[in-house]
Amino acid sequence: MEGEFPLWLRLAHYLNFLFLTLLVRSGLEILSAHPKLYWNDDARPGSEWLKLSRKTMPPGAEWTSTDEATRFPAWLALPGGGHLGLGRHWHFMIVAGWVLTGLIYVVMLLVSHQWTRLIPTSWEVLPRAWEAALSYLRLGIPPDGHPYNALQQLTYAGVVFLLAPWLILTGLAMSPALQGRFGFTDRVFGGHQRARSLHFLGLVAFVAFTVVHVGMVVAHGFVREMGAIALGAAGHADTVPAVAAGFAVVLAVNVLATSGSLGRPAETKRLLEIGIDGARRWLFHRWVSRQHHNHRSPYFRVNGRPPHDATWRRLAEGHFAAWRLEVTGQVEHPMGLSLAELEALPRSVQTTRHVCIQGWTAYAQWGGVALSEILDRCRPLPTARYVVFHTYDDKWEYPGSGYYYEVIDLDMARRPQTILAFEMNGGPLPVPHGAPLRLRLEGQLGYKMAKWLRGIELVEDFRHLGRGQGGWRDDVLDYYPGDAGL
Ligand SMILES: Nc1nc2c(c(=O)[nH]1)N[C@H]1C(S)=C(S)[C@@H](COP(=O)(O)O)O[C@H]1N2
Ligand SMILES: [Mo]
Repeated sequence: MEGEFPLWLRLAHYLNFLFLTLLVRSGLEILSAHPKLYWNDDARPGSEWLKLSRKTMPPGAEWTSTDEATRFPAWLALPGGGHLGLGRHWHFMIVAGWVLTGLIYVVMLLVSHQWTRLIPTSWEVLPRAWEAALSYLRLGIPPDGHPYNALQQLTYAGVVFLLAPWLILTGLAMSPALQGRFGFTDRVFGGHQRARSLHFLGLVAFVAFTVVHVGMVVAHGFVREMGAIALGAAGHADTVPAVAAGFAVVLAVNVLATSGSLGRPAETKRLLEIGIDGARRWLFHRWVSRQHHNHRSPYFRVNGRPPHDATWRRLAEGHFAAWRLEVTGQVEHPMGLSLAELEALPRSVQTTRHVCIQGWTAYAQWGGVALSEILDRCRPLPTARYVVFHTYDDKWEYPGSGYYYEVIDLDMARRPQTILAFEMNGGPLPVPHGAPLRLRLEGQLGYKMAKWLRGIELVEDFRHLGRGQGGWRDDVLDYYPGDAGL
């Protein structure tokens, strides 16, 4: 191969490989939370085009979406074993590094003469790529180009300028915050599940490319080509030890990432949040949902089983006539609102797409009262910053984990599609979906939308609640590994 690869290019190439191993593995961990891919946003059970688990859900029997989750082994997924939360933390931290490396690489490519290696400047490239393909098919090696042959050039340009942006766009399209505000996921990709399927196919393409790419390097002459891309000189004498050391580092980083995550989940989570939590908030928190779909899913999954709490059961037996929504904390007027009183308030109705962090989606129409209506009546004190949602959900399947709760800030609380819903698809809210009252927080992931509400409390800080993470599912990540965090 002619021409030297400058140091920045060799570093970017190496980091890209390291990051891709971590992205693929953490991506698989995320997929394991709902190992099914669809082309439709009803995500109707049975309509998946790919299913990566052998589990079948008993027909008619009571099962929840958490039962559908699977676990991938730790050598394959990061960290492995069904840790969706940690998988996501890894994915988002590494994607930041990957995108940054990619941006630096593309800028350097354009300001140096190096871009001419990748970007074809004449249509001649097409017939020549065809010739190269034919000679590979005859198990031959086409003559070197400058430095790549036309097929290599087209493939590399495709990976850098099509496949990488493809993964970034389909990844962004899965953000419920962006979906709630902009319609591009539906307009460009045709929905959340299509974006999710296409994101996965992007991963498959990247893995396939890497396998073929490495195979080709071996076929073209391992020492010659690896010397060029690793050490900047084709056939460099230190190629084999240098490449071995490079692979050893990638392996070590992967092993450390997995063992660190599994051994010290709480510390790992906090480490991976540095910088990323703020960036995520800045990128996604600001968008106000304004969804108006006109579709209801024939089947809407359930996540979280109805409470065993004795008070809630008694209230349910009495058809919630004695139930009250307690409004407490830093407010001028604490209140206790019955269902009839809530129904007498101005009604909000919205038909939206629910996005569970596990990966499934479903549409429904929700009716209830905007949280802002309640806030206008209870009048938060100036010190109040957050709204806590207390529930009757004792989480009996996870003993000692405390009651389910969630926290949102006042800005989110006042958004028009933040409602307390007592109706689903025109009827009373069914028990599995949170009767008598649940939160609907459109534009956010499903786990924030607390079901079986007991009361709301206005607070200045939430660190004294539960384990201080601002929600039951965030709390349990620290000490209940696996599916509780789903
Ligand atoms: N009290 C309570 N609320 C909850 C949950 C739960 O387990 N308990 N699960 C959350 C999750 S993860 C999701 S995806 C949605 C699911 O709502 P659905 O059961 O109506 O589909 O409820 C959220 N609210
Ligand atoms: Mo969820």
